[in-house]
Amino acid sequence: MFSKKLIWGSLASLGMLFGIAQGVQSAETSSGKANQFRQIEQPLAVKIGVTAGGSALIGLELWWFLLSKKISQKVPTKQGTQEVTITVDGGYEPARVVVKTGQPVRLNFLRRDPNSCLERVLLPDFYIAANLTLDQVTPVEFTPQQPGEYQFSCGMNMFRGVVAVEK
Ligand SMILES: [Cu+2]
Repeated sequence: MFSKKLIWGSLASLGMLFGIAQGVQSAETSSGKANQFRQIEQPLAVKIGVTAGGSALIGLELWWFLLSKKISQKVPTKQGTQEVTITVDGGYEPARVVVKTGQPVRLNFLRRDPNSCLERVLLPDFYIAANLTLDQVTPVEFTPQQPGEYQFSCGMNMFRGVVAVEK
């Protein structure tokens, strides 16, 4: 009983939808021959556009959630210090940290990579050169006074990261 009612109900609403769609279409086609050409092409173009736009959005979202978090990280302030852990493993992760001007920054370098290439980290703009012990956190502290992009790198400048200082 119930399911029969449901089926009839949905069929009726489907029919109504169809009717509305056809009504719209016939109203459009009656408005001239020049329009008829567009009517065939436009829906396809719109469909392609919507599909392409949708996939692009999905891709962007995926990229944002999966990758951008690793690439760039906005550093939160805790008790007046902007503190973030940077994992050193075949490079720096995150390789870009975003901080604010005039507030102390503490970068906690956690070295996971035994490669001697990464045993030192340099922040020339802040006159810092630190030795990183393997499997240990080495804090590096400074207070950026001016907005800008400040590079940090390994001792040989092969691996690089950026401290982006915002106003
Ligand atoms: Cu190196």
